Amino acid sequence: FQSSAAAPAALTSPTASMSQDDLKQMAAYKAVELVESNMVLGLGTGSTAYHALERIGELLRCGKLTNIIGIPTSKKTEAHALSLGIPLTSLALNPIIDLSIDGADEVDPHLNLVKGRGGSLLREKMIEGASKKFVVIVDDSKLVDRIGASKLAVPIEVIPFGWEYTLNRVKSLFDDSCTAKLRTKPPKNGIVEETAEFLPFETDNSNFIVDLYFEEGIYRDLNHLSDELLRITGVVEHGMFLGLATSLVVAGKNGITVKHK
Ligand code: ABF
Repeated sequence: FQSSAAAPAALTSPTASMSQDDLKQMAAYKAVELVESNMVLGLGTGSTAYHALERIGELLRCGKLTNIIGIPTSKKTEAHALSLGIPLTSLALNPIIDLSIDGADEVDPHLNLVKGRGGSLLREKMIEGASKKFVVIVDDSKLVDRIGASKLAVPIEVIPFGWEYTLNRVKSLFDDSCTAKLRTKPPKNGIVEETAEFLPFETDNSNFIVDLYFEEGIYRDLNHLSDELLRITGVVEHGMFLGLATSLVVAGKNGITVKHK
């Protein structure tokens, strides 16, 4: 990491022709401006966090950042960080993290998040919960008035043993406006065969994911719902990240906004 080459310039000003991935990159690069040498970093997972890792790797290579050490939130991120030469550590060795940067699936106006559609919610919550600062990076399609409102999944990590029982106990917390399903592996080449073996999606922790789908979003006290879910034996963790984010960077076609809590 001793090279003195300049890091490539970051995308800073949005244009109408920008793709969603360009916006993700802009949000990620903006958040990486908060990274300083000698920090312990939580390294997020997903296509937005991917850009943050790439940028951190670039800044390390050109010597603008030194002595960074990261804790990856998934096996995929671990492999990506290693390929970029980002040194890694563990929560055991570094239980206090200076800054985590990660994407989200939904963000409400209070910076409550849904995370885990990529299946990494447990490690993400452990690492981001151990962080002094947790910066969420999203393009503006992720903003919602109420979490669960995008009609996409609110994930729950469950242990494989007795998952049907756990699924039923989770279902019993809701009325018909919510459906709960075990997440399965996507069919190969997108083709569903009649005879296809039923294969649950497995997390990095060898657990399963139950996805909740709400018709109109979650109309109840989120902290209370969190407690109810976590009281079910068999539930390991859920993808509602309540009160954990300290800042939000949003990139949209009209520019970047940064909100601190
Ligand atoms: C991770 O990646 C997850 O918690 C979340 O599910 C997802 C966001 O995905 P992307 O950045 O690819 O839109 O942060």
